[in-house]
Amino acid sequence: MGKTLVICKPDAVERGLVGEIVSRLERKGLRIAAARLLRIDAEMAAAHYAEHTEKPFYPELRDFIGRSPSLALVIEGPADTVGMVRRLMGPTDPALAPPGTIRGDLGTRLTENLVHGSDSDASSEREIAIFFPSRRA
Ligand code: 3AN
Repeated sequence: MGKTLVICKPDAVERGLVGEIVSRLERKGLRIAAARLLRIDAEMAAAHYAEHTEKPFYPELRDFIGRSPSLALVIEGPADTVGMVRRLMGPTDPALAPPGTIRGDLGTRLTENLVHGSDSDASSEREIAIFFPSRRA
């Protein structure tokens, strides 16, 4: 079995697209194992985006991710759940993401790209521990 951390980011919650995004994951055959609506503060953003904190776009990313609540989800499914979710999301930039993907169908802006999905099993373990500290692996 595989699992991954998905975040429906503030733009997704604000625009009322959480149902659409979760529905796509569920219709694929993936399952919600945990869910938490929370505002991601600067400390949590820095932990989650540790590899980006020195990048020029980080202040904008941190402000965006904390501007209103996000829905964090643990999504479970087959061994390659990480890859399946990444393919359903599409590439980072919604302007370049193909139709049929979450970002390609629903977004236009690079920072406000609706959704996060872990990029590897190691990232999934690390990120789930940040958002669901009491959850046992
Ligand atoms: P992904 O979310 O597709 O894994 P990452 O991990 O490379 O992409 O980037 C994390 C987040 O940082 C993205 N979801 C996006 O919101 C933001 N981001 C990445 N690259 C840029 C950039 N060049 N300019 C602005 N924001 C960016």
